Amino acid sequence: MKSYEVNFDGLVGPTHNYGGLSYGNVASQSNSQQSSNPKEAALQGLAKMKALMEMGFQQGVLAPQERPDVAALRRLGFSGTDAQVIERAAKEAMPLLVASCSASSMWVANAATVSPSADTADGRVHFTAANLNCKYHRSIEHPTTSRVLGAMFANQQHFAHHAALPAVAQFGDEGAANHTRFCREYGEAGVEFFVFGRSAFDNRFPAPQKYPARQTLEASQAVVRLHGLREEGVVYAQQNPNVIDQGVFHNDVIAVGNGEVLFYHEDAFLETDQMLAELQSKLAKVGGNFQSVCVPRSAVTVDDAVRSYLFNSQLLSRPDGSMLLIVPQECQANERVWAYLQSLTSSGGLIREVKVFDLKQSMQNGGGPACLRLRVALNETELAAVNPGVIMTPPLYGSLTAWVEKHYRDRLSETDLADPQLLLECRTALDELTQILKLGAVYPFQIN
Ligand code: SUG
Repeated sequence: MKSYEVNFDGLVGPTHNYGGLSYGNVASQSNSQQSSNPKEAALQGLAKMKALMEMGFQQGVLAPQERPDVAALRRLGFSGTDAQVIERAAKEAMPLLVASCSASSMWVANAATVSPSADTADGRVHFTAANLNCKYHRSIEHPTTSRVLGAMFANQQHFAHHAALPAVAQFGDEGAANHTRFCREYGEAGVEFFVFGRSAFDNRFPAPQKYPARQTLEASQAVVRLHGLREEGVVYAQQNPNVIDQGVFHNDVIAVGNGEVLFYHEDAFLETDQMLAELQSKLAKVGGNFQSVCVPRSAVTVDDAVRSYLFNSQLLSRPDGSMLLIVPQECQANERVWAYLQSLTSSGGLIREVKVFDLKQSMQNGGGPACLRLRVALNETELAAVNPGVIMTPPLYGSLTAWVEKHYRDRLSETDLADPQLLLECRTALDELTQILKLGAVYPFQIN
């Protein structure tokens, strides 16, 4: 049976703004308070989806969330009508209003961890929504994420959904941003690679000194148990704490994998040789030939990687077995990174082509091409069981761009977040979106 890697991209929500909310994420901190352009952000994301669809890749779309999250503000003690809740939060606790307005759900690599059916004990595709416990503005995403994923992958014969892990730092889980799967074919058993930043209960693992390590070993282990993965099909590795302290807040900022290939920076991991050997031997047991491409620090520094987002690229398989890298235009702007990419694609290796995309609006908050997509490996039967409303087609692209043009603002600054009209605009837009994507009622304003 045929199998595919389907990329579900997060549609940027109408409140996209620069709140400076993510300590440890250099772009988020340095662009704090700048005014944003939500319309441009959404159109940039849609252009990437369209381009991948036109290149022949399976492409889907994941809906944004209701923001401002008035229910979250109510839980923090703000009361009255919805407009009063927003007004009071703006007056008394602006940082809480900003957090409740974040469009951060666009970075759907953090929405969930997904294990394909070929790897799981019950032969279903398993999803665990990420608790995103490290940042308040992201910790409020998972209930709606679970509803949206449930509406996209509703068929219980093929899809199993797990609620987010307990909402405490010990189980900090950032979803697929720290998870990579290696395999020969997407439909065959593979090796799932879990990268953690620290251990909550075992102090033998070093932790970063400056910035938080968001993913814990214990969270990854819980996901492995929930998904029913075989020990032989799992490899754990620790992210180098020094790179976390340089702004590598997720593994997908310093490494990306696809098929049998891991593309990574020399400084990405601890115990790299042992980790590579384990990946090699476990993939060999399922018939695969593991290959790694290490980018030396002499060619690209960690700082270059953080600024250009070289590794936050999408590594995609082409029909002839070679690979294509989708990178943000910041890679082209960095001389060393661009020179490295030229030499990589002309070296006769597996990665033969680089395509550049303008994702500046998302990049300024630390979200590159890979952050914007959630990969779901599906066989033909499973793909047919996905809600067809969320699969990208030329007509859907047309409807979504028209929808963005109609509802989105082209400028948003902090003071605009206090405008109660913004909430109404968002709800009107999202209500229409659930009809376009045939999701049913998934938002708090639709179900309460
Ligand atoms: O969690 N930025 C996101 C970026 C997530 C990128 N995802 C992956 N690497 N997979 C984060 O730090 C910034 C929001 C703001 O500051 O307004 C933010 O949430």
